[in-house]
Amino acid sequence: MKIGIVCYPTFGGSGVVATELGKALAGRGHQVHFVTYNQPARLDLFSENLFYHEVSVSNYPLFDFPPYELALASRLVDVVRHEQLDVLHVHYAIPHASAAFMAKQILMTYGIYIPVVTTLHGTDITLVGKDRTFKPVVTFSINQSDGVTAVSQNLKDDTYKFFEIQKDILVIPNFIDLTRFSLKPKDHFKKAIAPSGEKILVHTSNFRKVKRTEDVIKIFAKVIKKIPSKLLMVGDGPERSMCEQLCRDLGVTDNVRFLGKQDAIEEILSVSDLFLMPSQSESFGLAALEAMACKVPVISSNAGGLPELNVDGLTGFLKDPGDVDGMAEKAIFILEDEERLATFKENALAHAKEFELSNILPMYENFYLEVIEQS
Ligand code: GMT
Repeated sequence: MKIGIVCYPTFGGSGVVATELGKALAGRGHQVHFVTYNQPARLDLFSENLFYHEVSVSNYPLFDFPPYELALASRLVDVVRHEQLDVLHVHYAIPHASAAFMAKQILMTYGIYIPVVTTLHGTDITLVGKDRTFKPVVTFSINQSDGVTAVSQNLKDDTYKFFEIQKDILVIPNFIDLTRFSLKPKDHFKKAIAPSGEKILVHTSNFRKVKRTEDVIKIFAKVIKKIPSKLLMVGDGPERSMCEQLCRDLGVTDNVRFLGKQDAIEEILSVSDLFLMPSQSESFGLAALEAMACKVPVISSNAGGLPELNVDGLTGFLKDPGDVDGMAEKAIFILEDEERLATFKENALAHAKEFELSNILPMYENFYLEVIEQS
């Protein structure tokens, strides 16, 4: 197939899923065309089947807000026509699904019907999408998609709850490439971070409010009172400086390292003992799956799709968002006993294997075929 992929080209979960999916599809012999405003962060390999078409927006002085959606729709028309794509797969509804709808309408004037698959990722529904500012457009563009997928059952349920959707939504969970995300021998790095054999806790995110990064610091401040440990904070975003200040206030600065944005996440996860994800809302929790694939158990909130990934008492524990005491107590429970920690690590990997790329990829391929056939 010739597949067009539209996504945010950043380290954000939806962009990562879209890019990894495109790379895997190219590996299976499909021709994949990314249409984005920047080279996707994870589009780091050369393949004869991978193409990148940049969307550039002219910044005329008249525009207070450069019309990205229009530039994207125009670029999509161009790419679909000249590359003769079979299907467009847009990740994150806003504004990709509506731009694809507009491109589809324009393409009809050329006698071309391009089926559109929209994948819902989370905040496009739970935070941004249900905002009054976007809701009519999000509802319309989901209903106008030829196929709709969601990354968890919970996100599917929320979509029906918050919007008037007539379309069927297929749940295709996020996936993990175990050839990349697996335990790597990084003992020298572990010694450098934790020279006295301290346990290593880790959090990776975009440091947005929804991630409750302050809870990560508060949980750690409780854990370190019982277990000699270090905390690695990976990523960057609006809440980072608040977290740095909180570390000072709680007197844990010497044991917390802010590593900023990192490419080789699997190496950091390989030296880690416990992953913290106390999010207020989380449709899937790809970062937690990456941790589990590297044998790192997870202490998370029970928000959104997290219970579909993190199995309470098996791969980690789940508590209500904001339950810092509960999460700290369970973190200590896992870390205080070497044998117990080893069991949780094994369980984390075993469960991550269920989300292996090779299990999930055919679901997308079959869905594309179904949508193309019906159009
Ligand atoms: O988590 C974020 O803030 C980024 C966001 C995105 O769209 O890039 O992530 C969402 O999509 C990911 C991939 O499907 C999911 O793993 C995340 O759980 C989801 N984030 C939220 O629901 C908050």
